[in-house]
Amino acid sequence: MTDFMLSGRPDSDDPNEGGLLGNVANLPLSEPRIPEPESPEKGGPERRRYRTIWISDVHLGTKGCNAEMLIDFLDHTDSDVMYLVGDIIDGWRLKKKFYWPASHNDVVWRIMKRAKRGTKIVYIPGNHDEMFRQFTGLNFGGVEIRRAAFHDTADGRRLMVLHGDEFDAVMLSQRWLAFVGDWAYISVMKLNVLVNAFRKAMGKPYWSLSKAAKHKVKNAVQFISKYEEVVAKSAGERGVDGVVCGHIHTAEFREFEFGGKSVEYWNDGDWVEGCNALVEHLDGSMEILNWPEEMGRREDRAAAQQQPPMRAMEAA
Ligand SMILES: [Mn+2]
Repeated sequence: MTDFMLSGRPDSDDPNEGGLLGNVANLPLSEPRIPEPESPEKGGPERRRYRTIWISDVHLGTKGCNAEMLIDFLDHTDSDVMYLVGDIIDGWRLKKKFYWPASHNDVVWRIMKRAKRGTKIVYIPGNHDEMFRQFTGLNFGGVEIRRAAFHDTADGRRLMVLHGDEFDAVMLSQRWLAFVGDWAYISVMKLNVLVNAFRKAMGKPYWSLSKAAKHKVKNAVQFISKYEEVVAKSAGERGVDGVVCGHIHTAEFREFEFGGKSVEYWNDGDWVEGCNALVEHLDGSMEILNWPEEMGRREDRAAAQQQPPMRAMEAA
């Protein structure tokens, strides 16, 4: 990175200071529509502390994006490093039809705010936001743009991080597997939005219809399984201990073995249907979070705390 990119003073409130990229870094952030809760120090909710967070396939700019749920995730977690593993903004769809509700802005606001608070943010554009790939190597307001990255875990494993569309060409030979499921899949995704609007109106928790359906479509399952193997194999050939990717909207952990060496495959899922994130704990162990489930557990705990204890009820 060259020096001029760092010339802006990130702590300055003057947006005119520090040249062009300084301006970007110093852009004053107007308040989000959905207010960010106070920090824990000021009495706000505790944030779960992780070493690393990976999210991908948010598809901001489309109706399918679960921005509110992602905002809830961002407001309840924190990490030293955060990887945005591609398809964060859906440039393909935005080009066809401009769709940008305030909640999508709020997601971007929170990510920029995190960078300002000191989280190292690495943005690896995917195929739907490939227009950002031309900025590889640049840094916008603390968000580094990379084509891919290597991540070293606290317990010394080296992971390759990439979006995953790099393997589409290899997967072309398997295309017939996906094609059969494709039409059904898109229909199911559209239905998913309707079903969940209805469930919300009925006061029922979020439920991923397409996730449920996907696991029943044999062809889709075969395609996903093959994809996981292809990606893990490529990581193995590069001599790393594992790979983190997104792209196929299916959160998963699998362990492969190639030539006697084991390779971890991690997919951080998406924020269209599954609403998953991948996290690394402080000790280096990793976990796929299902945020709708985490939210459900939090609500149950809150409800349990509101119930008066049995003894008090009996005494009354
Ligand atoms: Mn993708």
